[in-house]
Amino acid sequence: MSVTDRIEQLEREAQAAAAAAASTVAIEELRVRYLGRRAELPNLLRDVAQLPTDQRGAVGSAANRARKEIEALLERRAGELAVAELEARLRSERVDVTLPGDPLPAIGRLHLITQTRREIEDVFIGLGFNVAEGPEIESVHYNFDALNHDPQHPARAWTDTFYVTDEVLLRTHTSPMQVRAMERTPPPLYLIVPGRVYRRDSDVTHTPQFHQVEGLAVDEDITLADLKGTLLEFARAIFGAEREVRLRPHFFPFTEPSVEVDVSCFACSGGLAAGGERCGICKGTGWLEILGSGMVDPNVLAGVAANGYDPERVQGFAFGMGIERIAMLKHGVSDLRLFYDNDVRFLEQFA
Ligand code: 2NM
Repeated sequence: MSVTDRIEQLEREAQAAAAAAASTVAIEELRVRYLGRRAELPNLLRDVAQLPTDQRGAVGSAANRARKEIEALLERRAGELAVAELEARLRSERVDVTLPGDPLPAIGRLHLITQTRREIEDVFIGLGFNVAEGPEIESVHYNFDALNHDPQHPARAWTDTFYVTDEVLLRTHTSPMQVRAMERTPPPLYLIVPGRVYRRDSDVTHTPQFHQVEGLAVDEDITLADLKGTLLEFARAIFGAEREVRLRPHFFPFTEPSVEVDVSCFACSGGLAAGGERCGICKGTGWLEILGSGMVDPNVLAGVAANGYDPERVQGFAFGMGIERIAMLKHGVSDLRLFYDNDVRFLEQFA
């Protein structure tokens, strides 16, 4: 084959290889293969001087032309491929700025008071109760009068309750919402009201703000047996299936009769711990006080009789508990203030 034929062959080869190249990197490899220092075509050019004189001109110009052609060809193809590569990258890295951001990994956990409130709610939801929340700023009417509180009752005093004005206060319990619910919904009513309450009390066992769950069931033929059965079910769900409850007579303005409810101690048997010593959880009594309860006083129902709560036709039971107290008993928390110090070493124990 003549040298000029070989040059043309090299040019065609380079053309085909460039057309087949799929990336700018492949084009760079072709540049080395066809135009690099050890490639055939540049060597031909370098060796032109050794050719017979009559061939030098033709071979030299053919090789030069071929080199320029191949350079231009590779340049063009590299340009095409660079555009295609950029477009592919833009496509694959496209970001939809209208999408919501990635959620942060979950850190922290629910406060033990929140966990306990939810646990209590779950038990009563399972028993057919609804859950409602009410305002923390209340009127004297809903907080005291509508709940049959005696005008002389000490809880009404400014020393015990945070008043905003003479008629407006921070609720001392969540029961005002029970009255609002009875005004809104005729019986039957099965409702619990969790939430924050406020009392002017501050010592080792009292904080001026704490959390309650109050419950109310009003229907035809509700009796104290329904109260006891419901609260037994609650006590067993929270403190263990082996628990018993006992009722002790008490007084609340809004219930008659009123009772305090104890659950049998989950840490011992009859007040004696495993080693025979006095149980430290129940102080050797075998019982833990968990809540107050009673049959709704007819005076409370009479206040909402217009909405179907005729005390001659319906009866009810009600109860109230402190969430902090339930959580302390269940988890052996020794100091109420630990709930509010927000020391993570305490909080993160309750995963
Ligand atoms: C308690 C104890 C006994 C109670 C009463 C009512 C209402 F609205 F029906 F009158 N709600 N909650 C109640 C009864 C609360 O807390 C220790």
